[in-house]
Amino acid sequence: MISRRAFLSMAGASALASPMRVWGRAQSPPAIDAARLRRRLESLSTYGRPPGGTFASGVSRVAYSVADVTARAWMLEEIKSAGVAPRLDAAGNIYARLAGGEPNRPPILFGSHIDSVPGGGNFDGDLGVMAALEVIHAVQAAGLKTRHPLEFVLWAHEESTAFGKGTACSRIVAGDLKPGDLDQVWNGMRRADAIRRIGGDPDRIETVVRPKGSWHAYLELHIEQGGTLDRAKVPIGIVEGIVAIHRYDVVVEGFANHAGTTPMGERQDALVAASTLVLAVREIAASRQGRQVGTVGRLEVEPNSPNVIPGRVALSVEFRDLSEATLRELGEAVKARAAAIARDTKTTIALTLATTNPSAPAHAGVQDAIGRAADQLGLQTRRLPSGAGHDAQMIASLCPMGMIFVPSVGGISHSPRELTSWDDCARGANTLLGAVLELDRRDSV
Ligand code: HGY
Ligand code: MN
Ligand code: MN
Repeated sequence: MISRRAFLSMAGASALASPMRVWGRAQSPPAIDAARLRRRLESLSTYGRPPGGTFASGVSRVAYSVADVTARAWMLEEIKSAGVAPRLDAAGNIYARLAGGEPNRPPILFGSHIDSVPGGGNFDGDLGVMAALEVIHAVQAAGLKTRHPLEFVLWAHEESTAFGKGTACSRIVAGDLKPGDLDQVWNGMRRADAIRRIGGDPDRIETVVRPKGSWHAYLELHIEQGGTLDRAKVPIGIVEGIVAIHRYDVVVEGFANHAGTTPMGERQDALVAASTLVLAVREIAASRQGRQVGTVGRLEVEPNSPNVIPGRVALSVEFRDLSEATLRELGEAVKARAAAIARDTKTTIALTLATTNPSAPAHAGVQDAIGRAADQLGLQTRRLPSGAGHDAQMIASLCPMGMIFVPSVGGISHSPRELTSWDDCARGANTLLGAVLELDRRDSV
């Protein structure tokens, strides 16, 4: 817990330091407990830690895994210890509300996710969830009553490892659920059964959807996962917008045959075709000015035996950019190249656009609230786009959205080497707190 004196000196002469004009008696300014934030992040890191590992070993806490399920159960207790009652929606998203002084106002929503990629780090999503819990603690500890209810959220299944679909449960909240989505199978598990594993109820999935205006605003604190803030030595990033993502499922069909007896000129090698496509994706993405990126992250070879010419390869192809028009052009380019590769290798290559994330501009009013909160704390800020996808881009269709970034050391993420300093974690959490209180003072964002 930082002392009131330290907080006031950090906050300078500011609205936060003056008596809160939000509700009732003059209050002292709230502050997060940096030590408790760190403790919780270190505890969460044990769920999905490699056997015999340490904090530096990172985590594999893939959605619906035992590590995810047990971490979520532990989180329910942590949420209760923050003095609020957790409740699950039918998709497994976890909400917890702190009553406001004017209950008819739409809540201010803030949070993130705790599922990780395989071999991931300790801060992606986790920081935003624990910082959100700190906001709930800090407001109560300061004896504050905000005008708007405050709503904590832990989004289920944010990473696209499971079912190849990311922001999977926040997108249902935003109304993106198609017939058959819950019949998808991954790792031998139907999506509906996976949702049951985390406490959801697929039979009531339609109750998850929330209408526009359900919240006053949505805020998410997240590590940058890139190197802009770290290189610039700027502690707070104000996100201007989140990239769109187009992700394709690709299947290459060749002809499995004997590796020793099949002459080179008579092969229909699915892996040679797929490998050529992997290089084509990189070439297409790098072939034009701009920040677009292209990645093949998943590749499964069948029958995957050293003495068999691969007959089938399944892979993912994804492109990201702030402009959806650019993504459509990149998609057309990769389809054309796939057709040529199929011809040359006597294989077939089928691309299916499996998942799209819309690009999402951050609301100017929420960006302004984040900027004011950082200014009050005497923290330098930089505006930047997000190259990573986030639940925030789904919720942006329901209410004004904003994201706060803190530096990722070396720009590394989705790796055990993902690292954000504890001081930057605390600065980010205090900025989140200040931005929530700033938004609470506003009748409209
Ligand atoms: O894939 C992403 O960009 C995010 O980390 N889920
Ligand atoms: Mn991630
Ligand atoms: Mn994330």
